[in-house]
Amino acid sequence: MSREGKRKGKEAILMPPRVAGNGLLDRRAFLTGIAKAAGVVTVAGLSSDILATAQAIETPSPAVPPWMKVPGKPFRGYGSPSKYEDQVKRTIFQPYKELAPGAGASMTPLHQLHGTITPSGLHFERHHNGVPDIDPSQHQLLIHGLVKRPLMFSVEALHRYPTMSRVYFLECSGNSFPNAAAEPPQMSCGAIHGLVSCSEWTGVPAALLLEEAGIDPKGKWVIAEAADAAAMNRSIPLEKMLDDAMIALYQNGEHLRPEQGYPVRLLLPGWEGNASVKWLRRLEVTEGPAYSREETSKYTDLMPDGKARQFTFVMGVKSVITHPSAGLHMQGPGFYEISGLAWSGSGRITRVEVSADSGKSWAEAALQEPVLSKSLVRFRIPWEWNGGPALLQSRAADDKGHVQGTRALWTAQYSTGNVYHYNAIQTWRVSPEGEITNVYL
Ligand SMILES: Nc1nc2c(c(=O)[nH]1)N[C@H]1C(S)=C(S)[C@@H](COP(=O)(O)O)O[C@H]1N2
Ligand SMILES: [Mo]
Repeated sequence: MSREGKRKGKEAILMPPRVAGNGLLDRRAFLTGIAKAAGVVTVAGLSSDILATAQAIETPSPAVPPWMKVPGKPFRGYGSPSKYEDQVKRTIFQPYKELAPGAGASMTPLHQLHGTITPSGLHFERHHNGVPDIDPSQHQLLIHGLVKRPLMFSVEALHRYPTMSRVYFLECSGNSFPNAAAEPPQMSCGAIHGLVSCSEWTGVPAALLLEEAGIDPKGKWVIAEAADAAAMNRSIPLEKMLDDAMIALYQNGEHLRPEQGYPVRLLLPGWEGNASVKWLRRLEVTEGPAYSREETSKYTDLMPDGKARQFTFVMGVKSVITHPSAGLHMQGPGFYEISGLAWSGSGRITRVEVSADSGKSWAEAALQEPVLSKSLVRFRIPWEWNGGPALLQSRAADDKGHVQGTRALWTAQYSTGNVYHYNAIQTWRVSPEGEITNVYL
């Protein structure tokens, strides 16, 4: 059927119901629509009229583009993205650029990506002293301390153990720290919230290696130490190490990237990124924590009474709308898919709600299956933007009963100056001109 035909059929088209203020449409337009849509004039339950972004033409004549007139390029041993997408890049943050260029972070461009898996080349990076150049044939992992028999593993030996693959997010507890500032920073969604990424990790359960060494009943903590120039270390409760901790070797099907800890990293699902020690060289079973730099002077939460709270490992329930978001522009009134990411360090996301009227009314978003525990979840909801001002928000809930709170609630929990574990609701303001800005509500 021609586009004109579709337009004439307008009367027959059912509009999905409006479910909340300022143009939010029923999420089921997506979930139930596709099957029904076959051969019908609706796409995913939405009228072709409100979807219309394509151009209607009078006389169809498909022109032959130049790339159909010459043979295409041959093969490459290792691929890279299209040259037309070379603006899709991490935002780099080097606070001590001259003195220590390898200290800082780079953020995943969340507003330029879709789906849930972060391409390995766009995974966020956080290094305390750069990326070491580790020769895997020279690298070893030592397990010692309160164990029956200390063990040394070569990388080759680690690769001979049974492996498992799991999809997990990794989030720095400093993620979204720009939003802790008194005034809302005007940066892209990725620059604000992009210290979170999600990969399929493959590795050996840490429990397997620790059990092989034989844990002394006095052992309650494990000190994990790295082979980078920061010799970064963290104390991990033994319970977590025996639960779901992974000695990761692969990321998205290939060997870990150097930036993610090649050839071996610790991965602690749902816990603050800092504890997932990269370039892992030593696990020492101890009675108590080491109280290292990264768990005293850093990565502690400043409380209203001036004290610092330690070992707040679990990342809170959180979500952010990635489309539309700061860094993007609206293209005129009409239909949009609002889409974003939700995650919780405690388990599974059960619900994400979206508001287009600053939280006065909420509509439930559709969650992309499979919804995995401690993983990024993509949510979506159809929206008809009337061209007026809108304040977009998302609010996530998890299976342990945690619900993402407002910025005011988050701020009240901590002392001014705390930058860790920011998980408040993000508000994006859409102006009638189609500009998207960061606002605090
Ligand atoms: N050895 C080592 N491990 C490290 C770090 C580091 O600088 N050195 N940074 C930590 C921090 S603060 C975070 S948030 C995560 C980041 O992991 P990624 O760079 O793979 O995203 O690694 C953690 N592990
Ligand atoms: Mo971090």
